[in-house]
Amino acid sequence: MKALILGIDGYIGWALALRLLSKGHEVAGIDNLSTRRFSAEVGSDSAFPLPSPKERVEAVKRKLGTDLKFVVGDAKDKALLEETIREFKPDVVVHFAEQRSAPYSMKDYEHAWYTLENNLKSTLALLYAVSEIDPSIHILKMGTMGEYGTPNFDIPESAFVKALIEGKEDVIPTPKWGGSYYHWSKIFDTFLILFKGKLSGLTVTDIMQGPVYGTRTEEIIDEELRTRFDFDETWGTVINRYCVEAILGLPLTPYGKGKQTRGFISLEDSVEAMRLLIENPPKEGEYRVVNQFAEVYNVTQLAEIVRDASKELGLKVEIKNVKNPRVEAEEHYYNPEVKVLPSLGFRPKKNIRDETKTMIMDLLPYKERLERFKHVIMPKTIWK
Ligand code: USQ
Repeated sequence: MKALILGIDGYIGWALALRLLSKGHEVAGIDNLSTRRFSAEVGSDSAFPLPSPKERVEAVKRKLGTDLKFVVGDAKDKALLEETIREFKPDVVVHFAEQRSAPYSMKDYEHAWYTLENNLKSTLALLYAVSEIDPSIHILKMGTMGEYGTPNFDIPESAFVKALIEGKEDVIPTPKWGGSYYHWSKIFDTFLILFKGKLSGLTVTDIMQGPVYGTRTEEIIDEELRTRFDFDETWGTVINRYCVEAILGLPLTPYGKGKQTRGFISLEDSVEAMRLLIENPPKEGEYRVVNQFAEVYNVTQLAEIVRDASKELGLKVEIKNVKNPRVEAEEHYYNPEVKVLPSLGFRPKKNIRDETKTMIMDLLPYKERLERFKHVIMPKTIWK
């Protein structure tokens, strides 16, 4: 198959490109390299030094023996999208080209608006480009489990639910409640996709994915093929941050009461799940929603897992709850439905306990580099 990946330079985009290439698919990608710039904006960098796009293409050729087309450009540029789609003729377009940090979106009005404008514009440009060129192209869109928030009901894996309102029944979009402007941007994306998808008969998989962790996939075996790895308060996600905190001798930082519960998935399982979704698209004209995660934990349990793994590797680590910079439920019900991926034969191969040890071992040789970024780890971005 031919896959066009928007956001190919990112943590998951790069890992998915390698997975698809190694399985014999053709891949092209577009990226405006904004995560590299935004990470520098907050005084941080990837834990692993990142090759340039040109070096990445050369490394793919050397290590995987295959060609990769990497376009440095903006997915909001509809003309660029159209040109690339007409030329490459993809079977699937994967959309990761969005600002993906909740804290970054909460810094101030400018960052909130950038996130909304950037994310909605690229989504709408893609929906129009595909509708106009070939509506049968499968769109695989990265949403987030955070679109649902943390409701007191079981989260269905479906776009619509039955509702009884003042004695009358109808079908309504599944209720959503974001916890940051970033999460709201993905909720609005979902509504745009549902609406335009219905008008133009688009074939869409909308993935609701939980936080992703890990340093490796089967293809990411050496430095040249590594994907970026963020750990600072703006760009790092919880498990990845804890592993770097452990290496730097900092306390692990559950926010507030520390009972915030999420569904987590390793990078390896995330790209494998997406390979399955790409190879098994929905029916033409269908909108398919997929809840994508492997294990459910709260952030205190995760801290305990990382502390125990660190101990086994000879690191002395403590857990210290810090004042929660976010406005979020710190203790809540959480029970999302997961049926689509298992129906395609997906079984997670990794688990957090084993994977955190691998992560710490992969990161330890970079301790000196990480020391330079010690000052960007503690939370500073305040929601209120
Ligand atoms: N948290 C801590 N300590 C930390 C960092 C985070 O307790 O040091 C807590 C947060 O308060 C939150 C939870 O961990 O309750 C998850 O935070 P996170 O930073 O790991 O993830 P989040 O900001 O929700 O966003 C990440 C990705 C985003 C993706 C989302 C999936 O950056 O792109 O959409 O995970 S989900 O969380 O399901 O919305």
